[in-house]
Amino acid sequence: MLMKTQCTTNEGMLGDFLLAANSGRHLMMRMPDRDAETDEFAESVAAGLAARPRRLDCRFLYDSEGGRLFESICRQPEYYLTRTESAIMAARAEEICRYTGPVTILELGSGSSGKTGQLLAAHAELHGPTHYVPVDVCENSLRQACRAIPARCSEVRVTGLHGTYEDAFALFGMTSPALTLFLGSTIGNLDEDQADSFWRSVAGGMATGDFFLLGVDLVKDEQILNAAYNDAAGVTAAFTRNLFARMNRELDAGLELDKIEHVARYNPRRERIETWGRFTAPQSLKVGPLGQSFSIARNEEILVEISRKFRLPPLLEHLRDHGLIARKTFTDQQQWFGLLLLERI
Ligand code: AVI
Repeated sequence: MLMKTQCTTNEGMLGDFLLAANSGRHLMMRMPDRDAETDEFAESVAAGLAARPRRLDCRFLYDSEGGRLFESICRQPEYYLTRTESAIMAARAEEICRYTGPVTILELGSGSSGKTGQLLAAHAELHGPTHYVPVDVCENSLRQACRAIPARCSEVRVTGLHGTYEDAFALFGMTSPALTLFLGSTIGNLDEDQADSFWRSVAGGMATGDFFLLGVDLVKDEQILNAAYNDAAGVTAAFTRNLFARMNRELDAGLELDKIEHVARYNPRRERIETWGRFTAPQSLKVGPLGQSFSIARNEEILVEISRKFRLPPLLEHLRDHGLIARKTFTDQQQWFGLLLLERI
């Protein structure tokens, strides 16, 4: 069944959504406005290309092809993040759910919700019927999650929200008591200023006593980091190149994709992987909807994504400054990845 609905929260209107309901599963989809989405993409690309160094917003990596490629990255042997975090989650899910008590479980940037199954099962086992609200900009991944999770665990009711983090912040007030998940070290894709405003919105939306589970990739040997973002099968390279392919598809950019290389390298001073698209030949990049065009020189690099790596003591201090106290800090044996259970005080 498909019906148009408006989603209202304590903080006001979330907007028009399509509510697709099917045997206890719901998918709240932003009313698709393809023209507005293309305009937003075009504006963002033009602004990023005018900046120095030139950069693109990594949010646009996740169209349906990008979502599919990212799922494949997570299965690459060099990309240790997903399996390490999943193992920590599997070992600690019950302990986490005992600590939080019964809560609505929200997930920001849920993708296909692969790592969340253990936690949902533990919550349902301990506390009974469980409400899970995954939020993602990638519609395909969200649909997959809405189908797969109740099929695996009948005690879990799913309401998927097709939208951005900002859409999800508006839900915080109406879901308390809640546990919000932000896994996979996605926080590392935000620079310091963006992360600061993210934490302000999160802490501002959470009620006292609400919980937040944060997955963070930790600083480690450079070789391991560089390998994780340069997998031998070339899936990460395809993921980077897909952003330029998306520009051809949606902005009529006119790029020769085989003249754009994926370059990912660790910047030890800033403790982050920087992923660039390097132009091996000069090219003109058009932003069709705006009637603009940019000349990119040979060997010029455009920043596509940053993936920050963290040290626990300064991170915990930063979170405390935002009113989020770590109640439990879990890592793996090699201390490659951290899973932090935070409480809003
Ligand atoms: C989603 N995010 C945390 C991934 C990361 O590790 O920064 C995205 C990614 N980019 C290349 N590989 C994975």
